[in-house]
Amino acid sequence: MSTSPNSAEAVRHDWTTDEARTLFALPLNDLLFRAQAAHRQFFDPNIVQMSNLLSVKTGGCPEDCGYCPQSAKFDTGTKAEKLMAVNTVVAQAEQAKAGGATRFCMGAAWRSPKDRDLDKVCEMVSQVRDLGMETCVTLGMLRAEQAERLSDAGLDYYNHNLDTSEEFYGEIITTRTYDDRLETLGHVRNAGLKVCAGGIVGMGESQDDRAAMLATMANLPNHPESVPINRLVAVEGTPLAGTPELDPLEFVRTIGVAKIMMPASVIRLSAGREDMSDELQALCFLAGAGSIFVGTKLLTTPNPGRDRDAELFARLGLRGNRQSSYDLADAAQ
Ligand code: SAM
Ligand code: DTB
Ligand code: SF4
Repeated sequence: MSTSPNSAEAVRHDWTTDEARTLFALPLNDLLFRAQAAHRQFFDPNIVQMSNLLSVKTGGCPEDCGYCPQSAKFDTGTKAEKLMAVNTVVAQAEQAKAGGATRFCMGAAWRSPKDRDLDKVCEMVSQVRDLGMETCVTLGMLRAEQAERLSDAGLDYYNHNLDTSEEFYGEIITTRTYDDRLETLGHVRNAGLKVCAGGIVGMGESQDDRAAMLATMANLPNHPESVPINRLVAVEGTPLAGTPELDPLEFVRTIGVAKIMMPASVIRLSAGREDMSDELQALCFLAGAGSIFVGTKLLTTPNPGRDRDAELFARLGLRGNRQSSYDLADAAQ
């Protein structure tokens, strides 16, 4: 493998975990240089895509994901709610659009959706799409025909994370397997949906686990179009509360390695921004992050508001991409 920053990065699907480890071990300057060059092969480095999250069904989840405040198995103070009404969701999407978001991501705390609930989510998708926004949903495991139904409703992206390496996975989640996750991602891809699949960093996993997770992602038949890299938000009451904080530069490295291995994908600097300095976020953008979540809330935890992000963008000379792919398609007609 070349470690030279001068050669263009290819879109490859034959990464070994060892190669990913070698990237993690590069001097930080070399890693950042290479990741930024890879980013520039495919993207404008000063434009950041903005997605807005909404939890359309909060809490009471039967799964036991050790990081998650929405699991019914942990006492985190998150109240279980019913699936939101379609008009409430659409009103929030309108606000998100006014705030500069081009994609609206709807999350539900389910193991997998019931068909009756999916009817309502399909209605949310088509109405949000009618606003000219891209749509993304994350609803847990899907069967093939459920992915087809979402695709027929006009959904753009489905988010389903690998979260960590196959080896470390069992330490964090016992109620579904790594293969279940890969199977859902296969159904999503086969249905013609764009894939949003990433992970969480800082759960006590090793650097080898981070390398193995990225190798699994980069060796999928197609790279996910969108790769969220979340920094663990350690929530009181979850088993991962109290996990020692990971070196912030290791988080930056994870973004950089993801960018080098999947250069044409949009790497999203996802959960965890609330507690990050402007300087740390600047390094994440330098490492090739091309997207963030905007709005004061992620699903249940806080996220920097519009003013703080506006200030950050001004300091760094960044711009939001104010047009979704739908606006661009309209403009081309
Ligand atoms: N229930 C669905 C599922 O798990 O597939 C969808 C919602 S779930 C909250 C979506 C993703 O959010 C998880 O896969 C995880 O990567 C991320 N996430 C959840 N809690 C988090 C936390 N405390 N810190 C960082 N990321 C988190
Ligand atoms: C993803 O990878 N991160 C987002 C989105 N996909 C659904 C969720 C982050 C959740 C952080 C914890 C919370 O707010 O509940
Ligand atoms: Fe449930 Fe998703 Fe949270 Fe896991 S991450 S407990 S599946 S809401």
